[in-house]
This record gives sequence, C-alpha cells and structure tokens, in this order.
Amino acid sequence: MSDIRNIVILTGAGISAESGIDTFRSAGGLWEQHNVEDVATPEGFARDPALVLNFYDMRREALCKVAPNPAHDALARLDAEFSGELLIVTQNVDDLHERAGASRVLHMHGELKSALCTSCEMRSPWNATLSDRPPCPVCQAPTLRPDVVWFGEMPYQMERIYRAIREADLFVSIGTSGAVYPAAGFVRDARDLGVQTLELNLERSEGSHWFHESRQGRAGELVPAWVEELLR
Ligand code: BJW
Repeated sequence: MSDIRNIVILTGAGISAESGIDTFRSAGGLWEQHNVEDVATPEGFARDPALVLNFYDMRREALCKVAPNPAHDALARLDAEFSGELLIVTQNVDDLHERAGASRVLHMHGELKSALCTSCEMRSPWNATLSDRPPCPVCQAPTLRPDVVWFGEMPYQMERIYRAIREADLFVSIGTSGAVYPAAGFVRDARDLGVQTLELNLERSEGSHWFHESRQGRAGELVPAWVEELLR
C-alpha cells in the first residue's frame, strides 16, 4: 500500500459502538427505542420540539461518560503519521475522533456539541442543555436547535467531500450500515472514479458488494490492524 497518497475515510455509528454509544439500526439501537420520524426530521421537531430537544440533551450528556476506543485511537495515529492527504468524514455527531487526537475530521451530519439558531442561522459551540430554551449567543433569540442533519436536510460540506473523493486513491468505510444517503453512495462515486475501496464493518453492510474488499469484525480490532498495515 506504499503508493497510497490520498485517503478518504467514512465513519459511522459502528466505530463508536465499542465506546458504549448506541448505533441506530442494530437490535436495541436508537431507532428501536425512538421513532425516527419523531426525533430526526424537521417535521418531528416542529411537532414536538421538547421531545427532540430532550432526546439530544440526553445524548449530549451521555457523551461525557464515554471515551474513544482503539479504532478512534488508530485513526488519530494515522492522522498524525500519514504524510499524504487524509480526510475523515464522519456521520457521527459525537466528538470521539477529536478526543482521540484526530484533526482532519469533517462532521457531515453535524455535532452534538454545537447548536444552530433557527433565527440567525449561526452555529455556536454548545455543551449545555437546549430543552430549557437558552438564548442564541449571537442574536439572543431563544430559538436554538441541535446542530445535526435530519432526514430531508442537506449534509454539511458536500462539495468538499466530493472533491476529496475525486482526489483520493483509497476510500475506506468503517462501521456504517450503508442505509443513509448521500454517504451510502460514496463507495459507488469512488469506484466510478477508479478509487480503491475498502470496508471495515462488523457484518457485511447493504453496500458491501460495491467494495473491492470487505473485512468483517469489530472496529476496535480491524482498524488498528489496517492502520498498522498501511503505515508499515
Ligand atoms: C460495527 C460495530 C463494531 C456495530 N465494529 N462495526 C430513497 C432512496 C435514497 C435516498 C432517500 C430516499 N428517501 C429519502 C432519501 C434521502 C435520505 C435517506 O438516505 N434516507 C434513507 C432512509 C433511504 N437522506 C437524507 O435525507 C439526507 N439528506 C439528503 O439526502 O439531502 C439531499 C442531498 C442530495 C444530494 C446530495 C446531497 C444531499 C440526510 C440524512 C441525515 C441522516 N441523519 C441521521 C441523524 C443525525 C443526527 C443524530 O445522530 O441523531 O444520521 S440518521 C442516522 O443514520 C445518523 C447516522 O449518521 C446515519 C447513518 O447511520 P450509521 O452510522 O450507518 O449507523 P447504523 O446504525 O445504521 O449502522 C452501524 C453499522 O455499524 C452497522 O452496519 C453495524 O453492523 C456496524 N457495527 N458495531 C464495527 N463494534
């Protein structure tokens, strides 16, 4: 793999599962405990803002009790030691990549520790609750919502992601079911451009057949082994 100079990595909920954060679609996952239409759509938020703000307040609070696992640590090591271009595109709203030490990270579905004002549209770093309707630090209106991307909304920084995929020679997908677009389509975009593709996931995902190679297992084992292989 010594000719690899430009890598795009897509991560999903599976990379944070061993840290104790629930995935979405697994048995007992978040979408089994909550109706996705109620908590992850703009319509659900309009219908019952208190329910949605509480859901995200609880998840933000739970973040304090978890820590990065060996898969996050391995990607942080790659970020530090890989001299080529690297972009970690995460669908996750947690901050475990950053807490492990990675800096080349893009949160395409937003972040739990950020609030978005529906009045002035400014994004502000946020560590506290939102269900008590605090004022926006910029315009003072009590109209903050979680700065996350719900179904029907445009993910963040799509232009930058597609540019990185166009320039990549390796695309790696880690811990994602491949059920949600546009992220689920990145593997096909990459393949169409002649980019090598690798999947690391607990089980074969919905899009496994699109990858040149698919390895099954726990992210905490597969990712450190792959990073070691790449940097060797
Ligand atoms: C392990 C492991 C371990 C476990 N080790 N692995 C019909 C067809 C096609 C598309 C659409 C359609 N109808 C509507 C759409 C579009 C829609 C969509 O995709 N819907 C699908 C349901 C079909 N998408 C959108 O609306 C998006 N916006 C959009 O498309 O805008 C228009 C556009 C057009 C053109 C270009 C660009 C844009 C927005 C999607 C927003 C998703 N939001 C959420 C919530 C975010 C906030 C929050 O956290 O609450 O994002 S939903 C949820 O799913 C979350 C995740 O980021 C996302 C993906 O989930 P992920 O990460 O894959 O988790 P799981 O649980 O599904 O999978 C975990 C995997 O890990 C599993 O495979 C496990 O096996 C594995 N695993 N333990 C390794 N230890």
